[in-house]
Amino acid sequence: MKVVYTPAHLQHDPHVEFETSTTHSPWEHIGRAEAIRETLEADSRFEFMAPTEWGTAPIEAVHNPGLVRFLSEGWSLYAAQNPGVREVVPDVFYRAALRDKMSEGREPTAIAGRVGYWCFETTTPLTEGTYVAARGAVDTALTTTQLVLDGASSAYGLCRPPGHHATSDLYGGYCFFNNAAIAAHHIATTTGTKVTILDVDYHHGNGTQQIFYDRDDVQYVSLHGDPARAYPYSVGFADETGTGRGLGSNINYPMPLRADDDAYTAALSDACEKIASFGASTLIVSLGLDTYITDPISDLAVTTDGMRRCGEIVRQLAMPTVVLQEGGYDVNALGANVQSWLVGLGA
Ligand code: SP5
Ligand code: ZN
Repeated sequence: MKVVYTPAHLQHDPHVEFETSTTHSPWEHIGRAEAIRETLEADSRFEFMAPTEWGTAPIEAVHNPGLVRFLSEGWSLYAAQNPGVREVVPDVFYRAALRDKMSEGREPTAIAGRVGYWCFETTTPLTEGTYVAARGAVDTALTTTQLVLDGASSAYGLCRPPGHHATSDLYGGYCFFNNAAIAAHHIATTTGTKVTILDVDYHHGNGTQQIFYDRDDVQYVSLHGDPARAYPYSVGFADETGTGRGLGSNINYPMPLRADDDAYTAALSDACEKIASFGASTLIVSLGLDTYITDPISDLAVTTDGMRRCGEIVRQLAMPTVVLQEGGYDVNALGANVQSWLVGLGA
């Protein structure tokens, strides 16, 4: 199986995360992607290649161009006013209710206001190299997609930073550009065929759901910790099924605490029946390994062998499959878990 990887991700290297009302080392760090790279490089079933450059057009087909502009210039503008800053994090958030009874409002002109206008939470620091890294992750996703459109039965994009929490207008949840959504929109619009995104990250992909919520050409199916207890808390409930033309093409499986291999694969098998009946040409998997039993920020109980079983279940769909990396924070097991899932898929 081809693996698309770029060292551009090393340029997104935050040293601190503001979370749970404290500061700590970031869960989402460069060592994650490097651990995956090292494991797959040592396995002859995987063949590495670099992404090609795709520019901003496929990003702006999904995201507000204002978000792209902000991410491209925001750190520099903020650092010019705050010498010595490393991680830029908003301290004022734009909330629609601030302007209740008024006009909708506009992007602030002051950089301190702009950060909170485009970001929805505090755990996703913007650093000097973040934009280059985020562009590299999109290029990785689109190059992986091209391999599958050109006939590969599957391919894996080692995207970092991840993407599935980024909405059309907002970044957060360690995500800047929604790599999977950009890939799905690219396939749907260039081929005129339907696409399914299967999201197996522990966290609900609120960004991907939002981007496609009113569309019937891209199905979104997600298994995730129940938002009643799990980030992002306000999105990902089972009764969120889409709107307008998109009604029925958004399917959520909120999972109970400590769901194990049998519980998880049972839900995944059910999800795959829904995927088969949608009839898409191509499957995109948002692959998070934070469902793992010892993941430090999650609470499901899938094992490394369970990851292989998940890959095998998806393989049975026999769809051309683009696998894109999302979360997974037990770095000691992350490489083995990605490898196991991809071997199950048929690497
Ligand atoms: C891509 C991805 O997996 N993003 C995840 C973002 C989650 N960020 C907030 C997690 C809050 C977890 N708090 C639990 C602390 C347990 N010690
Ligand atoms: Zn996650």
